[in-house]
Amino acid sequence: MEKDFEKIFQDKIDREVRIEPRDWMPEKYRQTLIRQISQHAHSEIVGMLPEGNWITRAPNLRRKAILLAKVQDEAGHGLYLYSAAETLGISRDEMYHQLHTGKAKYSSIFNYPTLSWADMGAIGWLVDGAAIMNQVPLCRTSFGPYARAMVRVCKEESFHQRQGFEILLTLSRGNEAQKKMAQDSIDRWWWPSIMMFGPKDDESPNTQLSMKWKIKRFTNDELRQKFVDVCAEQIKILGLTIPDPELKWNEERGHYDFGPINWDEFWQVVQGNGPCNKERLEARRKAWDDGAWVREAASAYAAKRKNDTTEAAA
Ligand code: FAQ
Repeated sequence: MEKDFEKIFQDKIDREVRIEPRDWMPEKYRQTLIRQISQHAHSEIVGMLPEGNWITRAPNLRRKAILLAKVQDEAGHGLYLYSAAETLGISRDEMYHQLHTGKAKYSSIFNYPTLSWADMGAIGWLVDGAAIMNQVPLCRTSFGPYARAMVRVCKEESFHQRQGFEILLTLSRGNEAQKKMAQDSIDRWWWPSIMMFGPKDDESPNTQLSMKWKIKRFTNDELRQKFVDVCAEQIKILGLTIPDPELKWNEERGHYDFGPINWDEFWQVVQGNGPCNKERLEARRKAWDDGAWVREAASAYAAKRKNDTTEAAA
């Protein structure tokens, strides 16, 4: 029986029919999606912290308004994604609990500090750029609510990427100190950004099944290569350099070659030992604790309303 269901399920996937929350799905498909979507949601929410750090220090009102809107967009993305994950039968409280206890991951990139204004440019160009490269294919992911949430997210990420590039372009056309600040920022964010795509394919335990089920449309290495190819061209417009002496166009492959990734650093950050892991989790736990009175008040109000309605009906 289970085998028949699995066959029908895989057949739908192969025919590009979306899977919806009430459709039968293998338990492992459900669990993989809960893991990926909730970790994606957590990344959006934790991802507000490094940029939030610069809202009060943006160099002018226009930059401040743009950054504020961008950070608010990330909150919105987190909320759509938590809603998409809830359709798979997990509660939002449970997802928060998993984040706060360190059971659920969030993107490694948000454990690096934002040291200068140019970092707002590098995050937009590189981090949002990497996010779009990964997320545009997710608009065609096999699970309906996730795919639909990604459409709007990608439109907004595309604006984020451009605003980041524009910050760097302005700095790159500025004085020596500004150019230096932009270069320093790219030097710090380049390698962590290419680590965002996850471990290389032969060390990625989830890729094989996620590709079979069309949760992922491209592997980690395929997306990383596309990203490197795009950035290697865009950097020329900035007149700055990517901190990789091995970055070189390979005519035969039709791609840029690039140097070795420090996987030890990646796993250290993923396991909680990056420069800001502790600080990020503490900020999220504090936000949860500080919001306790709001949750209590909302529950008390809901209970009172329910009581009032029952009494009125009696
Ligand atoms: N950081 O087998 P795989 C954004 C974990 S949103 C931490 O390859 P998978 C917007 C992985 O979870 C950025 N952990 O896993 C923004 C797994 O551990 P688990 C987030 C990582 O799922 C911009 C283990 O390693 N985007 O930036 C990372 O098939 C600016 C083995 O890995 C998404 O979440 C990592 N980088 O592929 C916000 C997109 N990479 O769970 C603010 C959706 C891997 O088994 C400002 N997610 N791990 O314990 C995906 O596409 C996939 O989940 C991957 C990983 C590609 C991230």
